[in-house]
Amino acid sequence: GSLLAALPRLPKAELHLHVEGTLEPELAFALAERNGVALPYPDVAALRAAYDFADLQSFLDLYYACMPVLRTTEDFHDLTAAYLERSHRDGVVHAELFVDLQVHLANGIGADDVLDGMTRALAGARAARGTTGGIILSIVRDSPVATAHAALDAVAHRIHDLVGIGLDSAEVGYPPSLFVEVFDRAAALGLHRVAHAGEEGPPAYVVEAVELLGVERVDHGIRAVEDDALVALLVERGIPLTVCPLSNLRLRAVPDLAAHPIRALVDAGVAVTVNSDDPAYFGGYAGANYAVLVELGFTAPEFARLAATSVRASFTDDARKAELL
Ligand code: ES4
Ligand code: ZN
Repeated sequence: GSLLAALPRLPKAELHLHVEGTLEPELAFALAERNGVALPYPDVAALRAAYDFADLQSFLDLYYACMPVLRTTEDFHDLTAAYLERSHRDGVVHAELFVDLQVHLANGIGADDVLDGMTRALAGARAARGTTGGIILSIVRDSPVATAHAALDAVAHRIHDLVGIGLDSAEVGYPPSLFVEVFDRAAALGLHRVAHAGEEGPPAYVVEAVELLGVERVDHGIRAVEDDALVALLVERGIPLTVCPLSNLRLRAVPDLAAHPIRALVDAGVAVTVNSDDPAYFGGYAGANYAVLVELGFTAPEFARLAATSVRASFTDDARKAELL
């Protein structure tokens, strides 16, 4: 009813969003045609029908299979612009976008083509609708660590076009401790630090992300709920989690919504934010991820707090935060 109707009007920051995960099937086929690239599915319906995931890896296989359609500055612009326009309708006024640059470099695309397209779309959204945002270089943790350093090398000449460094892809078997040098380098370049941890991986990976990588936010982090001392640490240090309810459901990180730890984490005092992760694949943008929480009994004041927490947890400046709070 009126609670659902009010959610899009809450100004919110989206802090956990993979730009490649906003590739809708229609755009994937349009770009495939524009670039003369083949997709491993005959049409939009067949591709959409493949969005039935058993776990993180089964999703990643499809996600990476679609990425070769992204080739030019224009492609990265159109992808980013479509996301910013769509999410604005859900009240997203600030967005920090992950990009899996290592994958694009491996596909033969130049770092400048990727960043030029994304920065132009961000500038366009700011001019058109006042949306602010930034780009987070997300390290693909199941690729060799040397390729992570190569990605940093490829952006070092324009480091001010990035707001942070992240860590994503297949989690189990690729602990944060493998990336201490990469994150130290990024910090020395002035980047904020975040990492996916505790999505499928154990609470110990969340501890590593905090203590070894020095992350300022944890992406997902839902398995932290299994470790009371870790929850207390997150509360005490004020380290936010970027939670993605529909992602967790679709990738079966949780068996059902009722089993989702978000309620327990909020009640424990953790700074929880709500995000869409890969909205084209998981059945909804930011608004849908807020809306599903109505079923968990979240109230109007709690939704207002979640949105305000997302603004506070963002990497925008204090003046912009004050404007949005
Ligand atoms: C991702 Cl849901 C998720 N988890 C880890 N890595 C990712 N990359 C894109 N989506
Ligand atoms: Zn993610």
